[in-house]
Amino acid sequence: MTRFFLPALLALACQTVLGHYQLTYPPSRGFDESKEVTGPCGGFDSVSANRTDFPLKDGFMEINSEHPKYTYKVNIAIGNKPAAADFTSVVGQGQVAYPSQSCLQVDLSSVKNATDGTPATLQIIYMAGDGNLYQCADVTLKNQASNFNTSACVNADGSSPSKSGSSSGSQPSSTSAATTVKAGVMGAMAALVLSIAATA
Ligand SMILES: *[C@@H]1O[C@H](CO)[C@@H](O)[C@H](O)[C@H]1NC(C)=O
Ligand SMILES: *[C@@H]1O[C@H](CO)[C@@H](O)[C@H](O)[C@H]1NC(C)=O
Ligand SMILES: *[C@@H]1O[C@H](CO)[C@@H](O)[C@H](O)[C@H]1NC(C)=O
Ligand SMILES: [Cu+2]
Repeated sequence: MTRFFLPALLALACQTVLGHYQLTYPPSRGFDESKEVTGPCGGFDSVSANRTDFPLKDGFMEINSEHPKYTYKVNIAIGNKPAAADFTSVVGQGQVAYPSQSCLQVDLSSVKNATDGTPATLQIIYMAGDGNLYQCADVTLKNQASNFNTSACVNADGSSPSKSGSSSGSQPSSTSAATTVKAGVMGAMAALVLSIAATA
């Protein structure tokens, strides 16, 4: 009877290993995993009804990643209704070697026209080996972004996010923990496949 149960378990295990990422803060324009490969904003071409106030200094974007390892770039487009070609200024980039939450620092100090009250759109391009994956957040740049939730900046490996525009992600010590977890999941999946083959 476990034969009926095992495929379900296997499917569950695969789901947690595959997947892409979600932008969790500031709020995304929209998320549809199947359209995340579509630039410039993951298949969402209309500007959000509500912009989030975003600080000109020490801003960040928080994501939740299913992939355990990835590189990313954050671009900004200044203006109310940016087109794909407008996302030209790189305001953050790096690589992360652990899954789940990560705080991507945004450095606006060298962006032309990034001034108090300016509407803008931040774009993440995430690369984990299954295509460029896009997410966007529509914001208003502010000297004082009093509603901006600074508590949302969390790294799942416990490292404190760097203040610079490009973070290099995790410390070497934490990557081994993530690798161990992943190896454990892979091992469990292999065992399930073997036991299914044995019962079939
Ligand atoms: C935008 O904000 C208004 C006022 O806070 C709220 O009523 C509305 O539901 C929001 N719309 C969206 C799409 O979040
Ligand atoms: C920046 O501001 C200048 C002067 O106001 C304007 O001519 C230019 O188009 C702006 N650039 C962008 C990218 O908005
Ligand atoms: C800010 O972010 C933290 C961490 O994600 C969350 O627990 C908290 O509810 C958020 N606060 C607001 C006001 O949304
Ligand atoms: Cu993926």
